[in-house]
Amino acid sequence: MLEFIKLLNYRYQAILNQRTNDIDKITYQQRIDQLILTEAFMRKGLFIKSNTNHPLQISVIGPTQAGKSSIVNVLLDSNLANVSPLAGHTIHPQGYTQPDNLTACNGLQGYFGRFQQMQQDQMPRDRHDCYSLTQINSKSVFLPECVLWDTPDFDSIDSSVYREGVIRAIALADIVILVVSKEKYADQSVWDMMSALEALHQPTLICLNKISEGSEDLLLNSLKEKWQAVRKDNFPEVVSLYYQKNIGLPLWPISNKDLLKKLSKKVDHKKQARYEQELVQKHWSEWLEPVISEQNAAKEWQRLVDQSIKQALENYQRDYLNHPHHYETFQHALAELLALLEIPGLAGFLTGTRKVLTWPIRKMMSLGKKRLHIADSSQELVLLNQIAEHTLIQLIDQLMDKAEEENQRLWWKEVGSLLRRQRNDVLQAFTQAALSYHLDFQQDVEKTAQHLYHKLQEQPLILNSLRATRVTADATAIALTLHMGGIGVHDLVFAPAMLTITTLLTESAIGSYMHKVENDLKQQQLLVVKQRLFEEKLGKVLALLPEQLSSLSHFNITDAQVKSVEQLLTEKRHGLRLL
Ligand SMILES: Nc1nc2c(ncn2[C@@H]2O[C@H](COP(=O)(O)OP(=O)(O)OP(=O)(O)O)[C@@H](O)[C@H]2O)c(=O)[nH]1
Ligand SMILES: [Mg+2]
Repeated sequence: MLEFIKLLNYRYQAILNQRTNDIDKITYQQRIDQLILTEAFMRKGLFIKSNTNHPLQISVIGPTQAGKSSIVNVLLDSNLANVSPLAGHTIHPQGYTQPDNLTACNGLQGYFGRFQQMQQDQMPRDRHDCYSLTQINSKSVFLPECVLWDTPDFDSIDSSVYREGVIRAIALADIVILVVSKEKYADQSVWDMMSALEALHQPTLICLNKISEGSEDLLLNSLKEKWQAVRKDNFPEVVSLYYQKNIGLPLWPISNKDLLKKLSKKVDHKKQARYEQELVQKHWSEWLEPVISEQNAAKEWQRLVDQSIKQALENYQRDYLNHPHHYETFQHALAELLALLEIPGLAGFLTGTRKVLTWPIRKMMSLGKKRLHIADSSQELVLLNQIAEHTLIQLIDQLMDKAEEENQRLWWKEVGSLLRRQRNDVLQAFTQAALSYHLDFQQDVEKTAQHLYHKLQEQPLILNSLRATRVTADATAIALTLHMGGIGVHDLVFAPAMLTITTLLTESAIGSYMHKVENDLKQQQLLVVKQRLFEEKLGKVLALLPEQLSSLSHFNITDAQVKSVEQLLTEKRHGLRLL
């Protein structure tokens, strides 16, 4: 699951950089924040699991200038956190801990991942991928034993550049201290953040800072309303802090001295896995919305491809296999038959031909070299190539239409340009495959001729009449010329001699056998053309086209990937570990 969240996050970030539409940008940025938060929260789960002595983590969070760093100093009774009247002063997560916790904090580097741990005063302001952990020696009267984190703001103009650090410091927290001032408590950014954190179930404390005498009750009521508008859990304790001009710090009321210690009792790491699951479930369908929409486009594309392959096959049947004039394969089998017959009356002719040839016909046939010329002039090949070309043209048109529609325009547009760019390659590969199919299929043609030959041997009558007919010589000559490349099969089909032979055989006692053999040959041919050419060289290649789309502009996450992760969400309920 963690890996999947990371993948989604990368893809969202890459796509966001390519988007120009402002609405998309805002939505995508929100989802990226949610994904960063979820990834960090899961990393926290690993941190807790790997550390039996997990030190409590308290994060002080809030909008800029609310007084977060000041309150960190108050709680630590120090001046370690830098305070400034300039907005966006703290820009790195800065942790403070007692020496006892330092070993247990080793796992923090694993939690922060690519963020580098540095000395607080050495973190450069132009780097936003670092954090500090500073050792403090005194024990605070207000804090349980813990690591206290001062965090950057999440609302200033510049905060987008260090937002990941903020989110990581917030997800790490076992307890959250939200600092708001009377100027800032009503800001949308504050309540968006509190809403986003609900699924993390962190015990929370609100510090109402920079207040003046008499305004407290009013602010408290309003705070409560704001809380209840975005969260279902109980409104937390609020500590109101008044400013001490003489020391320049807010004052933590002594009556609230033990508040954080009490709150620490509510921390329950056993539920971490369940909370992780809840967090993922909360956003799952929203995160996957563009992924699924892209998958649907891919499914639609598959449908279009299937449909056009089906159409192509129908065209092949109509215009070749079942076409009375174009279909020539069986005629070719008959020509083979004549060669096999080696009718005695033709002996002289055949011998003469053999003399002319540099090798005997039989040997030449066994080498299979004679076939090449047949393919060149094949009506079938011309047609197959035309069908393939027509299929691609139609698909390109359909892709253009889809790119005009509402959904996934960019996806359709890019698949369209991929196809246009690769069209010639696809066609060339198809032509090659068609040629080699055609040559290979001559074996089936020969087999058919063999079957007929054996059948004829059982029928001396027909054999005799075949031998008796004068056209045989003519036809055999044609068959031989055909082998040598002197005539195309197409011409052969219409050669009068061939027609006579065909008629003679069809009208003879083996007529129905001829039909059966012809039919079997056609069926076999249809199957081979379907699988070897239309499916293998067109359907598959076209269906895989979207896989070439760039992961910089597309999610490219498959249905199977989503399903396998989704299983984790539904199967392992009740806080079982997700990872
Ligand atoms: N009047 C008044 N000023 C305060 C109070 N608390 C802090 N300040 C001042 O407000 C300014 C901001 O305080 P910080 O503690 O730096 O605020 P922050 O939330 O850490 O701000 P960033 O790090 O910039 O996000 C400083 O000038 C503080 O001296 C307060 O209770 N009352
Ligand atoms: Mg600060």
